[in-house]
Amino acid sequence: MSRPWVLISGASSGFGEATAKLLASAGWNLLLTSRREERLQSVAQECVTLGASVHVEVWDMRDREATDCGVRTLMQAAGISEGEGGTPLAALVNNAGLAVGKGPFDEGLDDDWNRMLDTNVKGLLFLARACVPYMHSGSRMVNMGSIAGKQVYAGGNVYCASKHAVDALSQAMRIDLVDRGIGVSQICPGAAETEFSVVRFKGDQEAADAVYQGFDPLLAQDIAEAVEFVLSRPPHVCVNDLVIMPTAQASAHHLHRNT
Ligand code: NDP
Ligand code: 8X3
Repeated sequence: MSRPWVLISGASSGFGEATAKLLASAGWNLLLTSRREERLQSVAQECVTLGASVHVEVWDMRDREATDCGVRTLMQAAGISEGEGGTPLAALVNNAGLAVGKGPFDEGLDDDWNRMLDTNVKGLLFLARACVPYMHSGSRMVNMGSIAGKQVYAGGNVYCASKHAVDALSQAMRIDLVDRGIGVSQICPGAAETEFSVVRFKGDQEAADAVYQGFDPLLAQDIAEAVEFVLSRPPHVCVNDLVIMPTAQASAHHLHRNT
């Protein structure tokens, strides 16, 4: 049987990179995207050595036309066409996203807000809409939510709002796609050590490191394994919503650090 195709956004680092590598080992072919080409190519090369066919396209998820064009190019490269019959896009992992800044909303910056809302909400929507025509009954979509989409914490305002939107959209997409047999899952991680906090604190490595001090955070591999679990359920099973936290983190507000 030929390998199924999965499209992963945000595959240049963190959860997306780990997911690409794990799915390559698990028998998937990959369509990978993000903005940093060199990083993406290096992930792609490693996935090829793991046995996958891989196509890569670089674009900014905030740009609707670039997203439509990038998806079309990837589908052509993989031999996936619209409509039933032929090879489907078996899965979309809608993972790309970011937090920018952390502080009271009335000190927030327009640019930070735009980056979060345009990437995490509209970018996720643009990519999902562009991919659905290539998905068949039995295809699956996995949206990367967050504990920030379930609870709100101090300084998280707009990032939390964007992930609450992902929570709502995941439920809405599940309803909209149910009669087409496309399952929609959301994975909601707690604190995971990736490049997430370096991006949030705009390159301040010390501030980023402090987030994960005194406890064992989740690793990208933990979330990749969750994605693989969701994608490998039998056809009649859809994991709707998966909240995954470090053992030391009981909620967005309760983190036990060893002092
Ligand atoms: P990383 O910063 O390591 O990865 C983020 C990925 O998103 C990168 O590959 C980045 O690629 C891509 N990306 C960001 N902005 C854009 C854009 N405008 N266009 C295209 N790609 C973009 O962080 P994580 O792996 O941790 O984050 C992945 C997802 O998980 C995000 O949605 C995040 O909100 C969510 N999450 C993270 C948690 C954590 O604690 N780490 C916990 C819960 C959820 P590039 O820069 O090359 O474009
Ligand atoms: C990332 C996890 O707790 O920093 O979504 O919001 S948190």
